[in-house]
Amino acid sequence: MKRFNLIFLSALIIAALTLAGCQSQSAGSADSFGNKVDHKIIGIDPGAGEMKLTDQVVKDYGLSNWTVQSGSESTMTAALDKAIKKKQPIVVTGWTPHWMFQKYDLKYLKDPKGIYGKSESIHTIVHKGFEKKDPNATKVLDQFHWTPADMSKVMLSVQNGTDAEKAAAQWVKENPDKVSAWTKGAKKVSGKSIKLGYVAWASEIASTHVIAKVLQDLGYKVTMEQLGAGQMWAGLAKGSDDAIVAAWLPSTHADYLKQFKDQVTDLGPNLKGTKLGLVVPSYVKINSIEDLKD
Ligand code: PBE
Repeated sequence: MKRFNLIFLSALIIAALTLAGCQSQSAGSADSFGNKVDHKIIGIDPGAGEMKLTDQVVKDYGLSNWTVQSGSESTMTAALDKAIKKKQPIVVTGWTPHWMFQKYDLKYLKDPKGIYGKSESIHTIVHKGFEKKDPNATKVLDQFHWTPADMSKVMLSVQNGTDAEKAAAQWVKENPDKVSAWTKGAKKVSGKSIKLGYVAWASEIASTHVIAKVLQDLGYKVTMEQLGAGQMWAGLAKGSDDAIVAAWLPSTHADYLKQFKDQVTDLGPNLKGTKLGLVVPSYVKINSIEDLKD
């Protein structure tokens, strides 16, 4: 009887060990990066081009046990802040220009398959026909271009608690040369209306408020409409908004441009040198998206 118990017990132990072995093989070793972050990529709003690209990353890098958690830019930065305060691992969808690279020590994970594309630009786009309806405003929108460093100043100031309108007005006041290049050849108007659509991403809050201030100083009555990315593009195509300065091209918003290309006019880049990708705190050991595989 005793002997039987012993054999039974051994068999049980062997079975348990085998099971544990199998499990750790399919879900990665207990201390893998994936297990530490629950196989979750902290994403942003579902309409963002970067979310689509991240779904593609999950497919193409074979990260089938990972989920991309949607939320918003602010839920993403809140999660990042919390993890960094506790020095915990985390992986988020990030982009440049963004104040988070000034506030935290971060790195992009390498993307050897190039899913996030090369460095791109942010374009100014108007509703088709707006060029004819208001060539004066179109001239200013077309001449509007600045650098990631310019944009970062406004973003940081907003991040530090200054209201977006004030931060934009301050930048405009401090950069008369740039502003006069944008308004060169444009006339003052009296109370003409213009509607700008934008998404509440820090970069777009900055650019939209700056160009709005410049148009206001010319006498325009500017309305800014905060929307989701899909709504912003659809609204521009419909003409419920006249212009956006928030189109990330050629990759991030490629599908939106393709869908609405006949109803909009692309005035070209207002900022060059953006970047997208998966971002982790610098203290995290992994360096490539490939390292997310267990
Ligand atoms: N972003 C910021 C946007 C464009 C601007 C990268 C979150 C997107 O993914 O659509």
